[in-house]
Amino acid sequence: MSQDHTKPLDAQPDPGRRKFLNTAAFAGLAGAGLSVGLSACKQEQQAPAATGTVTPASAVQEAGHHEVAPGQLDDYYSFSSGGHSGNVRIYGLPSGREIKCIPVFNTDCLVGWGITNESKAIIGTKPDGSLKYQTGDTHHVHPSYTDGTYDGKYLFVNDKIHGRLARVRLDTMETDKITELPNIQGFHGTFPDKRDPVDASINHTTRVFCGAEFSIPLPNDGAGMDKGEEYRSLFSCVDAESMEVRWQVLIDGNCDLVASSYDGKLAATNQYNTEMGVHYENMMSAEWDACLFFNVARIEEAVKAGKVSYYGGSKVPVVDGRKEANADPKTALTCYVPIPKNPHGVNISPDGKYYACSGKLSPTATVIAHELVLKWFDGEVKEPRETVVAEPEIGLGPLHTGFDNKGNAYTTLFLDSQIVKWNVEAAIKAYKGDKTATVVLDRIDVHYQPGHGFTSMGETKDSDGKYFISDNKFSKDRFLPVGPLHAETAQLIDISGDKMKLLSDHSVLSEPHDSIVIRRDIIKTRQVYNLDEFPNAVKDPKESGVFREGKKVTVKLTSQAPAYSLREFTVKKGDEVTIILTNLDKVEDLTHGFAIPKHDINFLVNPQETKSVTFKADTPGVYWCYCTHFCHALHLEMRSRMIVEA
Ligand code: RUQ
Ligand code: CUA
Ligand code: CA
Repeated sequence: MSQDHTKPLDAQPDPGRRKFLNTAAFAGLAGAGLSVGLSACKQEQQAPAATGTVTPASAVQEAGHHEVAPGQLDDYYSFSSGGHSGNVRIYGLPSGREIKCIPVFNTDCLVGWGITNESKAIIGTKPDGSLKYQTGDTHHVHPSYTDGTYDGKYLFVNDKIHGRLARVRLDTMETDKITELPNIQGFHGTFPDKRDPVDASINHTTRVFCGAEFSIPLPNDGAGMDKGEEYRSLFSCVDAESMEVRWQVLIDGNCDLVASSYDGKLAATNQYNTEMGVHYENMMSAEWDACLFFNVARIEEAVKAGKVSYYGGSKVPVVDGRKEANADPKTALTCYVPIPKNPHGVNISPDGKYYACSGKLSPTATVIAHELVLKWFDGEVKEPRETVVAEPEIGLGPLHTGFDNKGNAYTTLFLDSQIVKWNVEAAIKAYKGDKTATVVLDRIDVHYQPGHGFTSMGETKDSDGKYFISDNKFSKDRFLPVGPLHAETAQLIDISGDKMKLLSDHSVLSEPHDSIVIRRDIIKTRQVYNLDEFPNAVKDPKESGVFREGKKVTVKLTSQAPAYSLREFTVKKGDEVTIILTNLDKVEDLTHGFAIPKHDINFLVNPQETKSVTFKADTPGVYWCYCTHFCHALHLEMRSRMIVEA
């Protein structure tokens, strides 16, 4: 369904939610004091666009071009956050074939995430041993960098609900650490740094920046809850190796998305609630919000110098990044660059020169020059707004921007349901008054309402300009109906030519947010573990047995297809049983499972891996523990009998 820019938005021929989003939602916004910017844009959009006409999707679909033949491998990995499913998904591109789902903040009975003792220790437990949280909301996945490009070591992902940062190791593609950030709520944007701001020899990721979207009373202990204007947000820095929180910055306004510069000097976050409103009308009352820059080296000097506070019993040092405390640019830790109306998304160009910050409620993308922000911190640029070098009108509801290797930007337009391709240098010329500069080069309809959009290798200096993925929030009629909850659509777009070409749709289970697209040669995985990595490994079947210490019983066993080392084991009613299982098979892909009926136990052991579970045996009887994962012709026979005596 193509949108007709010659008709007003409310006359567009699309039913249901899209119509609501474009009209009713806007009416609501207008009532709440929506700015001139947006209404002006609506007017402008009613006239045929001067540049970049809309090409109907059907005219550019090129079946076959992107297909990956049976037996062939994809060129790219795409790592995609799973939103409130709490996980991370991996699919291959250009095929769109889903190849793995990594449990992170969710529990997952395929692998036993949240069931095994090892995964529970990573997720975190309450004093009684149960999981501290069973839910999570992953929005942004970003891998570690070396020399401005992905190094294939780690992937960092946020949990918006409980304010946690998780790390996934990319060799095994499993979550290995989770850290809860103190004194924040709504941890949304995250981005690793790309090098150290001071030490030139550190040209890889050592910090991960985390933005808190929801402001809260500090400390949030029940006092001051009625004083919304005093709620505050903290911007956090986590050590990429230890995953400890290094420092936090107290700010005015909130954080949303996060970006980091290629030279390591700055981190940035867009702010849509500089009003510090508690209700959404108030969050839209100002014409200007901001993109907030953090001077990493200065912040760390301030921490070292002890210019810090502590909140709510947390030991993490907090520096003051509020506006009034940072009025002198030469000593400022933070720089607030004014951006029109509730911006969303901040992305840095692959050459490291520019940040694009989308307007969301303003039809513009604001381009900020990295060099000028540094100059502001040196006192050479007077007003923060002077760091803005372009502000093209690109369409309605701009959110996220990806870049190719030719100086072009691709921004998702949520309300227009389009991707707009625009040229950064042309936008800079136009901003300076050059009327001949062609800023918008192309537009393409997507189906429907894109959130994030990202280019292949686009968040690295090796951006290759081949593909753009549009992660759309609504699929509506694109897939077979499956009841009230629809899948979402990821659309693959070829950006190698002048015109964008829609290549394929693939369905993505709710609710993907951001993804990154990594060349496959960067990722080096392992297929077999090493027994020594597990301190509790049962290295020989002879070590198997039942070991009792009072009411606590440890059952050690091994697996080698198609048998467990213990054909049966006996425990007593009321025992706290810990099962330690080591898979002694060394063959790639020879994974076994272990499930115990009526005890809610189910987990996997990969080749040479050890896992353990602890549970109460409280009902006498026979329980057939069996292998859940198809491993052998005698897989069905692969069992052990747990006998619980009265
Ligand atoms: S945000 S749709 Cu959670 Cu990534 Cu912009
Ligand atoms: Cu072991 Cu199936
Ligand atoms: Ca605002």
